[in-house]
Amino acid sequence: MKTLENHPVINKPVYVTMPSLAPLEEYTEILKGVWERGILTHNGPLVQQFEKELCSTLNLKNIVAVSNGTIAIQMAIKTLGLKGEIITSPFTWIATISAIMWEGCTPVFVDIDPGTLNIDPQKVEEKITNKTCAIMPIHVFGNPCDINEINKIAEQNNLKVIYDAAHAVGSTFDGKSILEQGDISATSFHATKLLNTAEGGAVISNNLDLHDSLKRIRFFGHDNNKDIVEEGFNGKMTEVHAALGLANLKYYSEVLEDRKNKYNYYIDNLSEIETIRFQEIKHGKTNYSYFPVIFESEEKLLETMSVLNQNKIFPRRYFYPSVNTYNKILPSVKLPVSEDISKRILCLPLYHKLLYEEIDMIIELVKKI
Ligand code: T4K
Repeated sequence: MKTLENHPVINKPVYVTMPSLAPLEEYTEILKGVWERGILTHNGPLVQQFEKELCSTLNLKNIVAVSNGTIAIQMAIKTLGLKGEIITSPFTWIATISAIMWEGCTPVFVDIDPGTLNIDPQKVEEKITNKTCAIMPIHVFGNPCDINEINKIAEQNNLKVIYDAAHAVGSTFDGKSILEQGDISATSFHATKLLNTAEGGAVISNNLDLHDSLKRIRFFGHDNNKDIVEEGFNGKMTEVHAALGLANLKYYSEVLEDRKNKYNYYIDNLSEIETIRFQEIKHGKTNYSYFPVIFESEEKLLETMSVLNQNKIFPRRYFYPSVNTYNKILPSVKLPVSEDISKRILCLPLYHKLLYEEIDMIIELVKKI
């Protein structure tokens, strides 16, 4: 078995991802202004500049930067005044469900499409009750959901739509940023995301009233006259985080292009393996934020992971287990497709600094097994 020792290229652990970071000196240059102004937070000049530059880079009308992607989902639920059941997918990160429950709503799971790994619109309507107030699909791994079908169901049943777009900065639908979709979309700038502010997120709505409400809710419900006009809390992004976002945003297109090339390189070199398959991208353009591989069995996945780990390569089982199986916090329901996929899916390392030699090693080991 070929191991790290006799592989000249790999001399450090390779994780599933690493933050894409601008040169430190470019970040500290921006921080100098923060120190000069002494403004560290409260919707400061850098947060406003970051929002402006995000809108021009992603071609968005509005965006509200916040402290993280989970808070972003909570703010979307709060702003829409949702009470009751929210239909969502069990194939996600626990944050989607935590946010729903923290806002006093009840997550109702609908199984996924085994190809796209996103919520299966055909299965949504059977789960709609008189308590259902909204649908919260997730663009899993940046792969656009079946937006047309979801919008149709929402309109026919008078439901709100909040997209959990934590993975989807850079993904597009109909040639436009997918963050424009739904009544509100929530995204994340966590360290593990394509564009990061270390911790951070944003909420996006083309509805100006919702946009203004999101800005007020972010800051304790203050209006411009400092009067408290609605229930808010503290969802603010700081100047220090916005500074990192501004520094990293300069490399956004380069990072997106590089990830696309590495994603396709994996596909080109792993496609000959008949026992693995990839996520189907059907309803728009993905942003290559993760590289998931689906094995024929959990046994094959575990064997592959063990050999990769022996070579200090650490892929991640996103999303394992299927969230509906967290029965310490959720009632037990069976979602066979999501539970099956979650046992057989592995996200291989994919990030800007990943070397092609490291990808070759990963491919070689996966092929060997
Ligand atoms: N909705 C969805 C669908 C999401 O996936 C997420 C977050 C959210 C909502 C909520 O967004 P946030 O509130 O987080 O903004 C990570 C992230 O913590 C989480 O943000 C993310 N999803 C989830 C999919 O992954 P872990 O536990 O896997 O992270 P960790 O620490 O194991 O990191 C993974 C790899 O990244 C490590 O092997 C090394 C590397 N890493 C990580 C960090 C934190 C670095 O190189 N540097 C770092 O600073 O959760």
